[in-house]
Amino acid sequence: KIRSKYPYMTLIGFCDNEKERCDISEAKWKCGGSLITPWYVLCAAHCAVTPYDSAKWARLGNLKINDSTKSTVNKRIERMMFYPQYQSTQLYHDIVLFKLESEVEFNCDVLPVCLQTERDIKQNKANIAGWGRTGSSQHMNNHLLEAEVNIYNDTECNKLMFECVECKKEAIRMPRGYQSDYMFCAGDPENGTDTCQGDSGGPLVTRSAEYPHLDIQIGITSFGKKGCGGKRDAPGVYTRVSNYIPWIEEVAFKDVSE
Ligand code: 4AZ
Repeated sequence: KIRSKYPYMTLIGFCDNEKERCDISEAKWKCGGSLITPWYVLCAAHCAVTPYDSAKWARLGNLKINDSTKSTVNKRIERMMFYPQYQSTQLYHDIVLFKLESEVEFNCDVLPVCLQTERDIKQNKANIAGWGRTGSSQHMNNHLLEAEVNIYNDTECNKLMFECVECKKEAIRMPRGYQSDYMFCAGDPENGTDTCQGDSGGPLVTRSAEYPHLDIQIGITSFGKKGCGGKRDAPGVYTRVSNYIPWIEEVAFKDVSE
């Protein structure tokens, strides 16, 4: 049996907005997420609702999207908790918590991830994972993929985002410019390894020298400066998880459901 190195990786399934309750067979798997407690999955806010569909299902314990195994766990998303300052027209605060219909039972294939609480990111390498598009494909990738990326420092990321005059879309969606307290850049300057459509909401994790087997989530896949697979000047942008710890604690860790 192949065990996942990412037992907290969650697939988010979408159904038509018309449907209050939809069957899992109707769900379209279009975003990633991460399990943080028995009841909560962390995701990107822009993933939660679109004009025509919204997140209804969470699937854990799977390496392949559609291949259910003994370890597969499917849970309905019972409630969405958006970060209070999130606005769907902007790229700031791209973070949401999904409360599940019932508690997830942990086992070796389904485990929560730890969250980074300090702003400072000491590592310069991190791992990304997801079922998002690869290359020119328009579809999700059936297998969970992972890759290593470099974390850009604030100065470099600031400069790159400021230079982004060609992406007018971002100027509208970031009215106060790039905000390094809310987000950070990561990517691969040499070969353009990157997250892409479908990876959104999924985690970017690091490991520390002290605890090499413990994944710490520092980012949530959010958007790209110029789509996907950009080189040095066009990294991926990730929600800075550490900035949202007080809110996450309030919503998820203090919610002791019976
Ligand atoms: C997207 O469209 C998307 N390279 C997500 C992440 C990145 C680009 C696009 C980052 O959801």
